[in-house]
Amino acid sequence: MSKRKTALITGVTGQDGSYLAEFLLSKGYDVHGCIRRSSTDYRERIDHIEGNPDFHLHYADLSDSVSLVKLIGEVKPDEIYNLAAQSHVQVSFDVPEYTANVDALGVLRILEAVRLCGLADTCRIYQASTSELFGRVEEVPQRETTPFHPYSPYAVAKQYGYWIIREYRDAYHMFCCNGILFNHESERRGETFVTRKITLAASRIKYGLQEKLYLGNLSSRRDWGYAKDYIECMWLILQSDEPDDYVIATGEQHTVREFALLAFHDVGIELEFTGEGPDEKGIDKATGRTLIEVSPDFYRPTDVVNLLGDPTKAKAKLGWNPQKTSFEELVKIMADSDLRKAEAEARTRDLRQ
Ligand code: NAP
Ligand code: F7E
Repeated sequence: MSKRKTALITGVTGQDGSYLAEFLLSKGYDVHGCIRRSSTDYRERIDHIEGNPDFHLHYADLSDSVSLVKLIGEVKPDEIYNLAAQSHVQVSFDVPEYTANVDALGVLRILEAVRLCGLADTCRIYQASTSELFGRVEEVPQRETTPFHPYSPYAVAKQYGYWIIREYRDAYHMFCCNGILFNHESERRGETFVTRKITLAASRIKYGLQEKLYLGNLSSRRDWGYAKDYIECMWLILQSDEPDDYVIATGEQHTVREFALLAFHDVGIELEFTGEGPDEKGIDKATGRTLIEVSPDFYRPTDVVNLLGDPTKAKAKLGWNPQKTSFEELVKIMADSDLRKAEAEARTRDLRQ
């Protein structure tokens, strides 16, 4: 019988980390997750697996080498999934130094910890790279060979992470890989990313819990996939015979405006957009009420506006299906989930009145 595998996930409390933990547990892994101290102990995404005897949590921080050496030395993982990051692009303009520390040097700290613990020949490492590396895109669609042009402090930090993974692969023959993942969303997506912000607002507006939604660049285009489908690909990348880097995307592109139209439709509100630029508005066709307005607060100093991935390599080499969940299904999954939350909130409000 083959030995049971041990995996370490950094960023286990995040959207991807929580799905990956579930996925690896279902595959029979011993799963260790790295969490960081916070005054609120917010662990909503992993609450339901915390009692599982094969799931273990440890305190560590990507900005603290000692904590990583200690953790990796104790757990001795066969696979590390480095998902921890300051992952919000707009926030990276406000906290650029911290973003660089965690998203760039954090990757180096993991790689060095693995070497220091004598695991360089046995431990496989997945790095959460990103389509933001393509930034101010030099080719459409973007593939593994497309030149990078990072366009935010987040993307610049992630660029270091990408290259240090490749360097350790070449220099020390370590099995480390980059998954260049395009935007992937879910009902667990952080509430300030644009998709979740929209499905939450549409649902809350439907139940009279919110008046309006303020957004930034409605014309920005993204290749949006479903996080649950993308998790499988992270795992497939580490099961390959040779370490390599892969673009993970659906190959389909939509604007923020299209996402909003569909999300509002899914909660029963038909919108139409009128006006242009900062004067554009989303109007409820049935009532004439303005439900969406543009606020320059959500404009970025530099914005990435044309992301579309080419998943051909992942399809051919990993046998991964990039279109398991369609765009329409993704929006519906998110809208349905937020509609249930808003309904419960409205019921509590009505009981209190
Ligand atoms: P997320 O929901 O923001 O989760 C980020 C995770 O990193 C959280 O568990 C967070 O912990 C943890 N973290 C942040 N700073 C840390 C630190 N200093 N030390 C240890 N842990 C830290 O992000 P996600 O959407 O799941 O994305 C996962 C990874 O993929 C990230 O690296 C992201 O940059 C990258 N990525 C995401 C996408 C996407 O569309 N989702 C696409 C491409 C790449 P707390 O819960 O304590 O904050
Ligand atoms: O923005 C525009 C915004 O914040 C998408 C992270 O997971 O994916 C994510 O980064 C687009 C941008 O995601 C609002 O200007 C308009 O053009 O949802 P987002 P992101 O910046 O693409 C990549 C692949 C990652 O690696 C990151 O970790 O939508 N937009 N109005 C808005 N964006 C936000 N957040 N809020 C708005 O009101």
